[in-house]
Amino acid sequence: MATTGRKAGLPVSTDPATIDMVSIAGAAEISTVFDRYELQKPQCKFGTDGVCCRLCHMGPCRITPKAHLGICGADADTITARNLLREIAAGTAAHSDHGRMLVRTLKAVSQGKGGDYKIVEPLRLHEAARFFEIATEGKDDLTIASDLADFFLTQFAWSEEPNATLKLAPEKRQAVWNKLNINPNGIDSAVVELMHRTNMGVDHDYRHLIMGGLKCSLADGWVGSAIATTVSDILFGTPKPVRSRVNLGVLAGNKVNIIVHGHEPTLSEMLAVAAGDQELIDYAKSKGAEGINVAGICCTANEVLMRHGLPIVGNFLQQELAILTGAVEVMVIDVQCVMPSLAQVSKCFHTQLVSTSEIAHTAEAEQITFHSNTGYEQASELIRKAIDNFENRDPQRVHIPNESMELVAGFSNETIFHMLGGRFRSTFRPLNDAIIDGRIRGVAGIIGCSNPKVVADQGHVRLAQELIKRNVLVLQTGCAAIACAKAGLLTPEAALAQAGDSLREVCEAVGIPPVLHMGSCVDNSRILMAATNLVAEGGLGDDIADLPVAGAAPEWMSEKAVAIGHYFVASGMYVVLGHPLYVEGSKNVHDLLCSEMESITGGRFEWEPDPVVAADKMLAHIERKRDALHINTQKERKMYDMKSRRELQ
Ligand code: NFS
Ligand code: SF4
Repeated sequence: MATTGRKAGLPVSTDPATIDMVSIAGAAEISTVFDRYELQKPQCKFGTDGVCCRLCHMGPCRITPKAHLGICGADADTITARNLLREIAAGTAAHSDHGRMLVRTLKAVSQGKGGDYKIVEPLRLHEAARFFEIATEGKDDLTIASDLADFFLTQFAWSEEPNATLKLAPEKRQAVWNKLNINPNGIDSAVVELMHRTNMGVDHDYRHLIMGGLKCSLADGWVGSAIATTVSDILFGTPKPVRSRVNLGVLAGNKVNIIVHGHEPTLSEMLAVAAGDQELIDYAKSKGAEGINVAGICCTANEVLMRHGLPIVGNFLQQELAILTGAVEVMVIDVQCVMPSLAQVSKCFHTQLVSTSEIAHTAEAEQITFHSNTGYEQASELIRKAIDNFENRDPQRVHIPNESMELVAGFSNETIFHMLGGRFRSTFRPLNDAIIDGRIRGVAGIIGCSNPKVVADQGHVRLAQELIKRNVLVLQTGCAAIACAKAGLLTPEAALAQAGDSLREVCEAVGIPPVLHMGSCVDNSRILMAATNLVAEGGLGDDIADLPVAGAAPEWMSEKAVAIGHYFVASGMYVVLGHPLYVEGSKNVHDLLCSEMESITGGRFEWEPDPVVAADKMLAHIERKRDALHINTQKERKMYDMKSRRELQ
């Protein structure tokens, strides 16, 4: 059974800025996620194996060599499967509630109650309306937006019909879901159904449970997340390639630093806009600062990077370290991946922690509930607050690591279409052709969080390097993308230098880098659509499961990542996780997810902590798919013959 945990003596991260700040924290005796991880060791084996059940109050129960059943009679299979399903439900809820918030903003805009928000990308609005068969003739954009928002809202509630956005997937994939009867009938009801099924005394068959989990995960990827991405593009613009910088060194020694941290892009959008307000800049100057610097952490960072080119301070494990620089005037937090410890760390500095979501309060943080109709005013207010706090910065305690790296991000499907197709035509054709003739072996998604259980960033960076070296095109989102950005892999020049010869040739010819940053974690829906586009372009089979593609989450930690992993597997993809799901206490559940699943959905999980071995496995999978598509045959036989002939001589 796989074990997890960073071995004693290994560094906390491969990122020098992180190592630097962790030692500063140590000297100042301020606890960080890395210290608290050590204090939790050894972590509970019942928990990691998934065999601890507290779903009713006869328990808690755990499966041990002496007790093979919980008090109610539930065995390890039932208990691990139920626990897993609750994680999928939570992950789906998080992404989808974020999506709902955006739809509500779109609706408000359509009613003229959206404050300074507007429809930035009418093209995307019309495209979505067309796809979902919403009548547009004779209607203005606001009316279409209103209808589209109403339509998206219907996707949350239960209905007789399966979720309409599932139609985004290739037809053959939809047929697989139909046959397996795992089409969700509404996001909210899919989450509720899992909570019901995992209640004490309801669904006990681990196979049936896991299939239920896949159903809910589809409501995440193909519905909630797909809606979140689409509406973000409509309201804030479809991402286009943009240059920026990443890592703690983007914090400015002489400017007012404001960090946006969390997930919902609404307020951070307005902060990005308001930071350019000359009046505010002048105000900052009047207080002795040279200007205003808005930068991001976690997935909100990815959102504002993709659309405004704002710099990224760091990924998940760097949130406390940012405050420890002593140079942050205000950190604005909303929902998801925000550590409660930020309140304690910010108390040690002048940093003001401001929480902005109605549903996510942090005790000891200032609470200002954000409303879209007053978004710009609230953003300006926050910037003013940060400027006023600038004079409280203690120069003696400022320590900004001298680390920052250039990056290029902003690769939406729309952008890739345009880049590949040139000026006259939008198409994925050159990419499909390069895959078919083997210059690109396949495509890999590397996504997900960072986790103190492993050397931070190492898994993401090593895996990406290995894959591009072997001529696999890499798509990224989330903290994984930030990790690779810090290591320089999102600068086209550096990545091209590390790419295999034929991948480099193709990338240079069509003008895309070998590692493409596609956005935040809800934007994993863009990776689903990239796979769908590969299928639609032709020549690589007619289902996602046919494609020479693979996914990986080397350092994941969140329940959201659990849901994401499942919707990729349910979509027919092979997914390598750097450490196991909490299911190892049940051989049956493990085998179902990691082997048998391939004959059910075409996808499956695998756990592999070593990034080089993970790359081997992903490539082996990609080559198997190429063989099945008969795109390897001719060329390689010829090459083999030449080689063997030479060997004979
Ligand atoms: Ni996604 Fe992980 Fe969080 Fe983003 Fe980062 S930790 S599941 S990558 S910020 S959501
Ligand atoms: Fe124990 Fe069963 Fe209750 Fe779980 S549901 S706590 S296994 S009695």
